[in-house]
Amino acid sequence: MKVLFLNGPNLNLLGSREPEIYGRLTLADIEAEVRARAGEMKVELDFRQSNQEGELVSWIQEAKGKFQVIVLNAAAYTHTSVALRDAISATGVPTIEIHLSNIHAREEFRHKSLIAPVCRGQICGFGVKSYILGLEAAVYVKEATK
Ligand code: CA2
Repeated sequence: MKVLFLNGPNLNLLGSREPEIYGRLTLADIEAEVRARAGEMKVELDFRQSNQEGELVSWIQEAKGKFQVIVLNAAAYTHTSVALRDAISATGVPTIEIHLSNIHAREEFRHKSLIAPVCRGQICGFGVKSYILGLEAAVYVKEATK
């Protein structure tokens, strides 16, 4: 089974600023934790980050036929991107929305996710564990859609 992890804008800055919200781990640290768990679960991973909305859209489109599930932290594009929502909907690859922070407990503008209605589910508020739970949800979704 192959899972595509996609990370949106500014997540490359993790570990350097706002540790009270996002923790002290870098994105590379998070990737290492996800890879360790994926190894135990015999899941193949691709783990990518982009600051470009169009690049994320292309990666979602290209996932069809290559990956069984996408786990997506769309970062700020969660709240703004009709393009990401349409890409998820168009490709039909089951997608799990994840966030490090609890977006519902933060500023009002973060409460709305434009991608949530086209995702299989949402995991938020557990820091790096949101990524591990996202991986576990990916395996669950693949098993459930056999
Ligand atoms: O909690 C999450 O995972 C978010 O997706 C993170 C996004 C935010 O816009 C979403 O509302 C929730 C922000 C990612 C930017 O991360 C930074 C890391 C260090 C310093 C500044 C930003």
